[in-house]
Amino acid sequence: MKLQDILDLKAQLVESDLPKVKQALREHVQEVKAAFLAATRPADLENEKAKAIKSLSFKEFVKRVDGANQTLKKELGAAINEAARTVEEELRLRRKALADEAMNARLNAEKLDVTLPGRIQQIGTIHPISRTWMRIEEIFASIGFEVGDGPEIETDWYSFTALNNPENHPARSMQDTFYVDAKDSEGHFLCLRPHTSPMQVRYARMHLPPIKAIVPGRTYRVDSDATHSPMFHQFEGLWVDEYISLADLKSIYTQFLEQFFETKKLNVRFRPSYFPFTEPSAEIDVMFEEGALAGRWLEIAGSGQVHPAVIRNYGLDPERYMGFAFGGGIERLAMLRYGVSDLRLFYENDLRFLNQFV
Ligand code: 2NL
Repeated sequence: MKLQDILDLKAQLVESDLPKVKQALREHVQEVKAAFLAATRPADLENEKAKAIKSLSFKEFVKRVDGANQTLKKELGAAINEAARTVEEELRLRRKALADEAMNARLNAEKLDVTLPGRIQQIGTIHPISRTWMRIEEIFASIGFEVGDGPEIETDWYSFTALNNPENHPARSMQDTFYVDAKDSEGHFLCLRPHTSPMQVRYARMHLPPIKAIVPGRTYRVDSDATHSPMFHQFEGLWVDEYISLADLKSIYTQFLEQFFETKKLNVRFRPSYFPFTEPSAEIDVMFEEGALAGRWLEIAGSGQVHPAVIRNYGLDPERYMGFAFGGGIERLAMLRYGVSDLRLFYENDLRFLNQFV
């Protein structure tokens, strides 16, 4: 009689049934063992194990015994335990056999040729954008600028309002700026910072003048073509004190460009422009006197005297303090320095490109 047939009997088990139950248990264990051997994948084996455990449930047997018959319960318990131990041992053996088989299959598949030359360890290089970023920090540090930092997910207050952008300025629109579907604790909209300026506002609100800092970092805008990437890098600089002039701005930026491009053979031009956060504002152009780029004015950064409304948002009195600021793209400088014509090359991770910057 099968184990399940015994369990399915309506009548209660009595002592004289014990030999029949033990015989059924032995046969059942043999069937479980056969099922273990038939399982050829670990997952199948574990399935069979789960079935086996269920089939040897003491509870199912006890349901068929008169509650008062302690002796029979004990005997049944012992028989089931022994069957379970045998099943466990068979499981252990089958698991090991399957693991050994898998290992042997792998060893056979990976025939080792000890005469093959070794693989050369690929050592990474610093990405050209990171190099440019580091270079910018070093040069500005050498002329007395601190480096500021800030979050990439910003509020619209730090991104636009603090920078004197009117409430309806197009830069705020979802066509230009990536918004996050959440607000901060004060109810300000959150967005990916569209420029590095928020870091300058944060820096200025946390430091007393004289303030001299640059803020390099990743920035995000809804834009994608040969000259625009949705993620790009900028750096801005800010100098706030009681009296500074555009002559300071011009001399600092010229020194920076001379050091960055490792040549004094360049001209710097300030061309009047407009930004909401500076007044007056100027575009900074550079023209090299030699090399492949010589003879053409190249637009390289924006700049200007910080607008009094922005000085007020630093928490400073615009009657007492003034400042100048400049901002430009790190990709733009890297492209000019290394002669890269397509911005997208920086983000494709093609080793044929990246290995040229070792
Ligand atoms: C551009 C223009 C500029 C600034 C950035 C700035 C930041 C603060 C206050 C005032 Cl907190 N100005 N930054 C000023 C002028 C131009 O960048 O075309 N960048 C790529």
